[in-house]
Amino acid sequence: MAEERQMKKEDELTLSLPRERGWRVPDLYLFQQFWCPSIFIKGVNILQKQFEAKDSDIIVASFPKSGTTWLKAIAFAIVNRQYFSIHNHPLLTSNPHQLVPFVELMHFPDTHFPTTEPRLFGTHIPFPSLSESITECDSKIIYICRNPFDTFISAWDYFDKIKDHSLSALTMDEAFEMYCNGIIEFGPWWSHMLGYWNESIVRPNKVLFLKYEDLKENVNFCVKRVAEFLGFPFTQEEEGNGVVESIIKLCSFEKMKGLEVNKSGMLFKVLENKHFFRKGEIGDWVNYFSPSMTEKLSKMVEEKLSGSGLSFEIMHS
Ligand code: PAP
Repeated sequence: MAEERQMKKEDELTLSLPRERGWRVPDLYLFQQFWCPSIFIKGVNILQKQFEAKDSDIIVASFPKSGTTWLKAIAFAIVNRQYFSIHNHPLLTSNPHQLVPFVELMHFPDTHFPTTEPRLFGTHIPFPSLSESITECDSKIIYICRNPFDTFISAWDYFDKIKDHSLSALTMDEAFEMYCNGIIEFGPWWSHMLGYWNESIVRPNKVLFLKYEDLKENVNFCVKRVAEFLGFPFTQEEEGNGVVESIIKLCSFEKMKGLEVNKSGMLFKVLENKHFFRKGEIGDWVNYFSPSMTEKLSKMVEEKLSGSGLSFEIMHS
């Protein structure tokens, strides 16, 4: 009864929030200064009230479509490398989102809560809304960020593929307008990246800030950096034996996209795993952006990130 009353109160609170049309769901609500579907409001509330973080926890954080799936796979492969051979690896039969579940989805019946330590979780929640239990303990956060141009195209394509059947498709112009106004799940994108960026400067031992582009360009260096940061550095012997390379290969776009689980498997019985793997490239946005879109987003990136020290090398069309 008390639980029902609490749920009713939360529903009423949600309905009182500013609301906009979503990309894949009818409504996005402005909750704790970020836009999100009601299902995640529930998840964030549960997280903030109930989640008990452990010092050994590892959180893979990101804005959607920034390389989450890839970094989850890499982190899982790094910390579990002593338990699995590369030929009999969970990543060959499970999608990274199954192995590294989102903390905001713990209330979903099909979420598998990690039972062994270190526990690995993912999250798209902005830094200020993470539970204090996570931010105040010694758990580690690895954040992956991607240039806002490719992120937009990836999101537009993905949300269109998974949207509610009842929802009309967003044109690219409509989606772009919303994106520039910060209206996208877990947006605005600039405050999302700056939240983690600033924290990575203040607490470099707590938050490691990575860029998708750096991973693409020097994955070997980045994998070793992540392993060190998480407290699982590669030994010289491992490096000599090609352990780093085998993890890189296992987690590569080509390998993961080609696995049966990622071609025909489903997440939560509704999301097709194949949609997490599209092109996996840097700069695909040039095939979609008009000159005016390029100009507008370039200016926005400059303005929004100005003075932060965070920047992106953007290849212009
Ligand atoms: P999510 O937020 O829904 O979890 P996320 O994994 O962050 O998505 O981003 C998906 C992007 O990462 C896709 O980019 P694209 O649309 O530009 O192609 C996807 O292809 C790319 N991606 C997925 N796995 C890998 C990988 N192993 N290596 C490189 N890129 C990858």
